[in-house]
Amino acid sequence: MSMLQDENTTNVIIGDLMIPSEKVAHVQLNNPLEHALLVLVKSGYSAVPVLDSSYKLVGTIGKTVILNQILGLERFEMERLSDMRVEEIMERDIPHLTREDNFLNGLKTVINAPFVCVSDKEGYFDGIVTRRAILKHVQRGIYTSLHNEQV
Ligand code: 4BW
Repeated sequence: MSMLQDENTTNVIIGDLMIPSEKVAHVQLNNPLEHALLVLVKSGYSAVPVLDSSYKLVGTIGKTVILNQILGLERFEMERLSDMRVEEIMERDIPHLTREDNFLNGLKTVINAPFVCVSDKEGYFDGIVTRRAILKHVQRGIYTSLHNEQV
């Protein structure tokens, strides 16, 4: 049986693979860039979700866009870190999934992005699915189908 014919692999939904919101580092729309950079550097992640004050998902922000924004002609203009807010430079056009979406929707999305945000029908943030979680699930499926071929 091929991996895609194995229902244990394809029947998994995004909610089963998700890191829940309470474990995800995030920043808020009105945070100064200084705070966002602090969260990114302290957490070690290159990008994190951006939420509004009611915890709805609005986009993502990464280290590179912040560093580009404060880069002047000859130096980093550090004062811009406190003058500017996350909402001015964040990425708003991001893919997102719901908990009920299937595994293949997740697989397609993480081809071009290291993680995908998950929100509910009203737009409230539920968590993220990482490329790592998707690849681990693919690996599990490959081992299972190899095992099934041998027995
Ligand atoms: O702090 C880390 N802990 C661990 N265990 N792994 C880490 C850490 N930082 C990076 N990694 C590894 C992971 O394998 O490097 C990969 C790329 O990290 P990134 O993108 O470029 O910061 C990580 O791959 P991943 O687990 O598939 O995660 C993909 C992306 O999802 C990360 C980051 O942008 C986001 N992310 C993951 N967990 C997160 C998170 N964002 C906020 N909160 C979390 N808990």
